[in-house]
Parts: sequence; structure tokens; C-alpha cells
Amino acid sequence: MRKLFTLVAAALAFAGLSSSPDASAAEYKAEYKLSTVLGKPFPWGIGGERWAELVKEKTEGRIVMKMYPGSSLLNGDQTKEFTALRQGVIDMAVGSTINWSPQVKELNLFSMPFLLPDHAGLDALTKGGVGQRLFDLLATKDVVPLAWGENGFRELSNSRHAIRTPADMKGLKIRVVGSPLFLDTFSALGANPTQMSWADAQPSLSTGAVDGQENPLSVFMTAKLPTLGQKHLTLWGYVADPLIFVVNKEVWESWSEEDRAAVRAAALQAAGEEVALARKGITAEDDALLKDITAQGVSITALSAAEKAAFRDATRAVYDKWSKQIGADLVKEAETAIAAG
Ligand code: X2X
Repeated sequence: MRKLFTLVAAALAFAGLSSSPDASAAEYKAEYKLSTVLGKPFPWGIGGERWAELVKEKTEGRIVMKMYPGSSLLNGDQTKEFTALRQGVIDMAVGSTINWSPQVKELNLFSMPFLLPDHAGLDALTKGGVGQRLFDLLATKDVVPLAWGENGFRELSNSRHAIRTPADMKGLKIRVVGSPLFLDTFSALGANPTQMSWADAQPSLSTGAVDGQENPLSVFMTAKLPTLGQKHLTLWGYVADPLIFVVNKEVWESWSEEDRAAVRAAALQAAGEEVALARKGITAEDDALLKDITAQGVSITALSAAEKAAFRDATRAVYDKWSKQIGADLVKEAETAIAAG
């Protein structure tokens, strides 16, 4: 009897010991679900996998993240990602501001036609006060944003003819994603936009149900859009598409301080590498990707500043309308930051 008592006491003491100082560790999940729209070998998917790899390394295996590309945890509907994240259906994401903008209207900022002239302008936002303001806003919505990544500047392709002026867009059926802002922009240009997921976009392009689409050049090439008849490409850089590395807040709070710091550091490192990858081959100094695109039989139309201005003028009313929806104050702060470089 005495022996039994000792045993029970020892067991209780052991249970107490193992649950008290390390309580949160005991609640860690065996696997955390990371959602992305694009997987490997897109920069987006490479960035997601790199984040998971670095997290595993830096937390010595305490946090294991598994990437689910193709919006597979969202039944293919990428515009549901932010809601799924808030609800804890997914634990973390590397997500596009476009896909979250139906729930967070301020994220439409980056989709304002011709707001951003170049990468320096984009960096001025994401690395500055505007980026912080958007992260602060997201932090009030049950998520913890950690780092800015990049899908890229979105360029226009179609199967019909070269586009150099807004008039060239008349009647073209263009697949667009996410926010109603895109419908407004393409309608203002005289095109016929249709909203659909990325999963539906590819078959629609291949059957000719739509004539064109807009996506960063890395996506255009990696998804082999030239083989789907997309032979005309216009470089107009009309909107940027940054990505955000984010974790559900409840999940975040279940981790130790040390592990949170590791996940944040891993996100910053993976995002830095991912941005570099997203920009590879599309600049004046390094135009390897542009050369690959040309080699696929695609004719590239690069707009001059004056030609861009015609598109900007044609979408000015859309810009003004959405400034109000996004918040005139935030748009003004962005314009000022971009002008200051
Ligand atoms: O659907 C798209 O066009 C994509 C892959 O670029 C996004 O998720 C925004």
C-alpha cells in the first residue's frame, strides 16, 4: 500500500513537472498547415517551402509546417484564404494582397492602377510606414503578419493581338482575380473582364474561353502560358502584387517566445530570398527571363512613358473611386512615400 502511494505520488509529481514549465510546448500541433496559391517552382511556392524549412531548422523540429499549394485547403478558392486563416482552418499562409482584399479593403492599395512606378516605389511602401500601417491593421484581425514577399508586377498577355493603347483592349475577354477593383479597371479600358480563380484560369485560357490574363512574368513563364496561346505580352506594370507571410494569432500565441522569434526570423529570411527570386531576369541589367519569353514565340510590347500615361488617364476614375474605398489618407501616404523614393 505504501509502495503504491509512493508510486502514485511520483506519477503525479512527474505529470506536474512535465506540464507546468513547458505547458505551451505540450500543446504544439504535430503539423501546421501553410496555404499558398502557387507551389514550386514558382518563386511564391519556393518561398513558402523555404519558410517551412527554416522554421524546422531554427526551432529544432518543434514546429513543422507543411505547405498546401494550389489553394487546396480552400477548395481552390483563393479569395477565401484570409477567412480560413482567421478561422484557423489553416495555420499560416504566404498570401497575395489581391486574394485577401475582399476581406481587407485597404489591401487594394497595391492594385490601384499605375500607383507604383517600379520596384523602388513598391519597396518604399512595404519597407516603410505604409507597410507597417497595413501590418498593424492586419494584427487587429486575428493574424500576425511577419514579412513582405512578392508575386510581382502584373503584366498583360492575350492570344489575339499586340496591346499598345487602351483602344487595343476593346472587347477582349480578360481573366481577372480577387477584388472588384480589377473588374473596374478592365471595364474602364473597354475590355470584358471575368473573375475566376487561378485554377479555372488555365483551362479557360487553353480553350479560348478567355483571350487574356494578367500575372507577373515569373508566373507567365512557369505556368507555360505561351503554350496556352498567350503570344502577346504587354509590359505595363500597372499594379504590383506583394505577398505577406502570416500566422494565425491563436497559433502564434500557443508558441514560446523563443519559437515566435524563430518563426519571425525564418519568415524575414525566406521572404528576402523570395523577393530576389521574383525579380530575377526581368530588369534591364538581367533580362534573362524576358529573353526566354521571346524565345517561346511571344511578342513583347514594352510601353513608353507616354503610352503608359494613356492607360493611366483611362483608369483615373477607377483610381479616384477606389481611393475613397481604401481610405484617401492611406492612399495619400502611399503617394507621398513613393514620390520620396
Ligand atoms: O490568381 C492569380 O492570378 C495569382 C496566382 O497571381 C494570385 O493568386 C493573385
